[in-house]
This record gives sequence, C-alpha cells and structure tokens, in this order.
Amino acid sequence: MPEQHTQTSAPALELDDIQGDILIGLQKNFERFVFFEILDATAFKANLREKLTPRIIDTTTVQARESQLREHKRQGNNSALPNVGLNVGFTNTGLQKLRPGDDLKDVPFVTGAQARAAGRLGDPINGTGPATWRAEFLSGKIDGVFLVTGGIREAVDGEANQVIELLGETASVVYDETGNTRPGADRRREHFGWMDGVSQPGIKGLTDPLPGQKLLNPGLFVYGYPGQLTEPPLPWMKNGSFMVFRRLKQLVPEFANYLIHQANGFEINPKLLGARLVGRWQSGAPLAVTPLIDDSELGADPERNNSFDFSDDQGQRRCPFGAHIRKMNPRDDLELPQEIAVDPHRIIRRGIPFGPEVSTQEEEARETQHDRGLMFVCYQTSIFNQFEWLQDLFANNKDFVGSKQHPDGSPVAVGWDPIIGQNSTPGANRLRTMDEPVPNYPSGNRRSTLQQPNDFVIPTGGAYFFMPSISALKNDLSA
Ligand code: N7H
Repeated sequence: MPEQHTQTSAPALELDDIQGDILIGLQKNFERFVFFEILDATAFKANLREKLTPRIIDTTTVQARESQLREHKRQGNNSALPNVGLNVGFTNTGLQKLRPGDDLKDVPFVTGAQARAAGRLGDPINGTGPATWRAEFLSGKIDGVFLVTGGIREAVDGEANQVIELLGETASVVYDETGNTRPGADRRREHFGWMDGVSQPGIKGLTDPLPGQKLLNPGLFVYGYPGQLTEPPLPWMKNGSFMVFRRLKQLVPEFANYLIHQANGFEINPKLLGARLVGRWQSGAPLAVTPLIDDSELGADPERNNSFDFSDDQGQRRCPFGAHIRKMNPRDDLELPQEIAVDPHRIIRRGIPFGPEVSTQEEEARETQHDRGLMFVCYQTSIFNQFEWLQDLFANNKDFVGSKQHPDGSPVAVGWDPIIGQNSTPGANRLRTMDEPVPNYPSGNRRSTLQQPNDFVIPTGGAYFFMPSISALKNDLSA
C-alpha cells in the first residue's frame, strides 16, 4: 500500500485513539476480512473490552511502523515485516446489540448497504434485491468486521485465527476472505493493471503533502475535528469514522478484450483507450500531463504523478470529462469553488485486490474463470455526502461534470464513469456511454462515443460500518 509522508511535529489529532487504518492505513500485503454476527452481546462486550480492544492497532503505532519500514528499506532490505494489524467496525445491526437505541444519524449507515443498492448505488437488481451479491452479504447477519492485516500471510492468519478463537461462542463468522496485493512489480497495481492508491486527500495536522495533494480538514474523515459536515450526534463517536466496504468483482480478460476490440474500431492503441477511460496510464502517469504517450517514470514519481489540475483542459483534449479519476475528483473542473463542490465529497481509499492472477487459460479463453477484483474500502464522516455522492451523483450521473462544451462550442454528453458507473435506468439495459474516447490532442474535432453494453466491475457484496475510537471500544461499546 502507498507510503504516506507524515509530519513528526505533535498533531492536534488524538492519534492513539483513532484506529490505524483510517488516516494513514494499516501496513498490508494481506488483509483478512472477518465478517461476524454477535450471538451473545453481554459476553461479546466482555471479550471486546478485555481481550480484543487491547490488540487494536492505533494510528500512532501505524505512524511508527511507517518510519521503521522506511528505515528497513533504506538499509537495502526488501523483505516484508510482519506488522500485524487489527481494526474493527460495526454495522448498525451490530451497534444496536451493543448500544440499543443509539442513532448514528447517517441515513445510509442506519438503513444498511443492502437497502441502498437498488437506489443510490445503482447495482443490478432482481425482484428481491441486489442480483449479483454473494448470499452472505444478503443474510442480514453481518454485525461487524475485523480487518486483520500484515506483511506476511502466516502472521495475518495467526492473528485472525487468534481473534476467532477469542470470540468463542460470543460471535460466529459469517464470511471470511483474504485480499492480497499483487506479486512482484505489480504490488501497487489493481487487477486491470493500473497503479492504484496514487491520489489521496492529505490531512491537515498530519500529512506532509506531496505536490498536488490537497490538505483537507480531518473532520471530513474522523469525527470531532474541524471540517465535519455535521456534529457527531453521540459523544462516543469522536475519533471514529464510517467505513464503506464493497466487494467488487473485476472481469479482467473480458475488459482487456473489450479495450482491444473498441480500440481497433476507433483505430487507436488499446493502451491509449484504457488510459482515456481511467484518466491515467497504467503506470499511473496522468493524461492531464502526458495525453498521448505513457511515461512510466512520471507514473512512478510521487513528486510529479499527482501534480496537475484540469484548468487548461476545458475541451477534454487531454483527458475525457468522463474518465474515472476526473469524475471521482474533478479538482478545479467545476464552476463552484473546490471547497464547496469537490472537497466535501472526498474519501480516503484503503482497498486491496483479491483473487489470483489471471491464468493462461483465462487469457486464452478471454473469460474469467476465477473470482478476482477489489475489496474496496473507504473512510469518511458522511456516507451520504462522500462515498454515495461519488457513486450516485458523479459516477452514475451521465450529466456530471456539468455542462461542458467541445472546443467547437457544441455540448458534451459526458456519460457514465466507464470503470464503476452503473446505469440502472429502466429500459436502458445498463448500456453506458462515454464522450470522446478518441483524443483530439493537440487539435482536431473528431467526435466519438464509447458504447459500453456490459459491466466489467460487478458488485458482489457490500456493508456500511462505523469504526469507533479505541476509547469508545473500551468504554462505551463494551459497558
Ligand atoms: Fe477508483 N482503476 O483501476 O481503474 N481508481 N477504482 N474508485 N478512484 C483510481 O489515483 C478503480 C472505485 C476513486 O483523486 C485510480 O489512486 C477500479 C470506487 C477516487 O484523482 C484507478 C475500481 C470509488 C480516486 C482506479 C475502482 C472510486 C480513484 C487512479 C473498482 C468510489 C482518486 C489511481 C474495481 C465510489 C481520484 C489513484 C483522484 C482513483 C481504478 C473503484 C473512487 C486506477 C478498478 C467504487 C476518489
């Protein structure tokens, strides 16, 4: 996972009370997601207080481990360190078992992800609910999740098994799956092949920002600080954060094949077409900086790979308005100032891939035979205004980013986010479009539209959690 540059000066943030995955991120080559149901609330609380909370890794520890890792690498070591991490979150059903009647007021959280799938998220639906979700996520049994992380698989499994043993009869495991970073040089790439975790919001009072990394108020991501969109309705929510989990299956050979076919039709290189869909080349290099050729040195350089905006690209000559990163973070693209139109919708992403590498058979058959994709995780203090806003009002909204024009003055039909956009409009048969897959750079006026009849990212599960502070775990939730 990406390294964060952190300040050593004393921050006003209560880092030793904030779970470690939120602001900096638990160190992980492996992450086991252990979803559980609480069977005996009283006994569970005693376990939580006495045995489990003492194992939770806070942000101060994560910060110290980052320094150790940097030092380890500086001394020429490439080996992974165990760095075992444990964090925990609860769904609303879980919290009701621990603190009956408490209302966290975030509507998506209170209703639960399953109820949001049809409307706000736009997931494929059948008569009874989400059509593509695994049964465990539809069971209504998920009360919480343990995130068990580390650099070495055996160490992660050791900790996860210990946690399950400590739970004993107080809770049962509903679903247990391990994500893993990809092997070797692909470590920081997701399964479609793109460098991931390049752009994250910086946190005032914590992050030493990289060029292009905007510093935002911590209250957007943890309760109790400037920037929170609403006051936390309950005092024990201080130093806590909402976590969104989505299990997103990726059809990798199918997506690669689609890019080849479409690119042939447009008479452009499939790699260029892929970059137009994402807004970055697979190396991470942004189209806004290098619109026609990949530049892997730029992609790998944290001092340069996020240092851009879209101010000089108002005719989408460099990067389509609909490209995934431009939809998800339009930067200065909107008429309203960023502080109003963009910043309140930002999220901290902490996802990890899952599933094996594509096999030769899958490549040859151009068909997925093994489940793989992204365990998408993000943190925020308002699921409604942050994750769901991005998915519903940006990605699934064919008219976002606003009313833009081609250089010749004709209106742009921006279309859907070609990576995660969902078109659940009745009768549309999920067909998505995106404007200008073929670049008109540096000049030109060729009009082109990408047609996407199939989804290549399939939601196979989801749940909304609250990740409480360590003091709340010790006192309020286990009293
Ligand atoms: Fe995205 N991808 O590989 O194509 N994402 N994403 N994402 N995403 C980003 O900047 C991807 C998903 C955001 O600040 C990059 O780190 C895939 C969801 C945001 O410039 C790449 C999936 C949501 C950003 C991908 C997926 C987001 C971002 C560029 C699903 C929220 C930062 C690398 C399987 C609703 C934008 C980087 C910025 C970047 C991919 C999911 C949001 C390569 C494959 C569900 C906010």
